[in-house]
Amino acid sequence: MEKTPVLILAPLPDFLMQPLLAAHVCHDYFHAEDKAALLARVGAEIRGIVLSGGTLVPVALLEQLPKLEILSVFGVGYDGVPVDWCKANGIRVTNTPDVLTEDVADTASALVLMTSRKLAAASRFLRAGAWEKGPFPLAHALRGKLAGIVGLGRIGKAIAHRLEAHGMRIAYHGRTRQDVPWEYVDSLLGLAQAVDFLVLALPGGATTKHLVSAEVLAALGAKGTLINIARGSVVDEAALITALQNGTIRGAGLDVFENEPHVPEALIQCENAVLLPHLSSGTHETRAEMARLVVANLAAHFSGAPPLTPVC
Ligand code: 8YV
Repeated sequence: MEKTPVLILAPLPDFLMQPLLAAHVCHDYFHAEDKAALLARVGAEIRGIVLSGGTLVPVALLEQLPKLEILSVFGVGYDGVPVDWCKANGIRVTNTPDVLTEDVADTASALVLMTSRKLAAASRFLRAGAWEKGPFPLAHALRGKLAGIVGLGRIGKAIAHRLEAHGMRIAYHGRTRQDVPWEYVDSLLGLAQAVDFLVLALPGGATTKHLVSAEVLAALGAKGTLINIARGSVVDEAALITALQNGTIRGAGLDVFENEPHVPEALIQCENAVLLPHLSSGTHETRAEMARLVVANLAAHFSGAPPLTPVC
């Protein structure tokens, strides 16, 4: 069968590139030094795009690909994809839901533990030889504390179950009340005011940009910790840094940032923040499943079948 030409818009791991190269002629836009020249050369043939969750895809780029049929996202989040434009132009978008839910929820739950029990700081304390001079300061228990999940989708629910196992109480905020045993709070501000942990598990993109503002952080207050495994864009990062510096909130556990992989020095200096390099789905098992879905979605589409996990 003839290999279909696809454009690669993000750095992809070898275990994804190998099957892609076997089935497609892959044009590496991400690493191309002269992107305009690459588009001028192959743009008219391109039928598919492969990208990561969060990769920004300008409409101006898509407009240069007259034969484009499908965007296959290596990630559950597709906030960088102009989905309405794709729908309007009959272009399919697929993502990799479900296979990463448990890993992402594990990471959120780990961030709750790391921030409340100060586990990363405790490890640094021991390695620095400080234990010889005295015990590590006491931390805070999780049992009985209230966690507020913002965005109770598949990942939000998996996080809630894990936090319940730690003896925590759960409340949530989202667009709609759901048939779940947890308390629904109809405003983000109200949820922030009530909870000890505000856990962000909602999609990124224009509609959720800077939803967690200085006002929301003030409502979360000095008893509160912000956990973000969603997208950096959801939080006003400058306001968060100020809130961490001033003790407006107790702490933060972050896997995502506004301008990855750049993390502001001022945030790195905040001892009350646990910072992870966007690794929540970063296990061999999960990334292999995600890669399988990326390839299978393209294969299904180009063989005339519906993709396995379509967004549109
Ligand atoms: C990945 C993600 O980091 O699924 C997402 O939306 O952000 C992550 O799982 C990324 O897509 C893999 O490159």
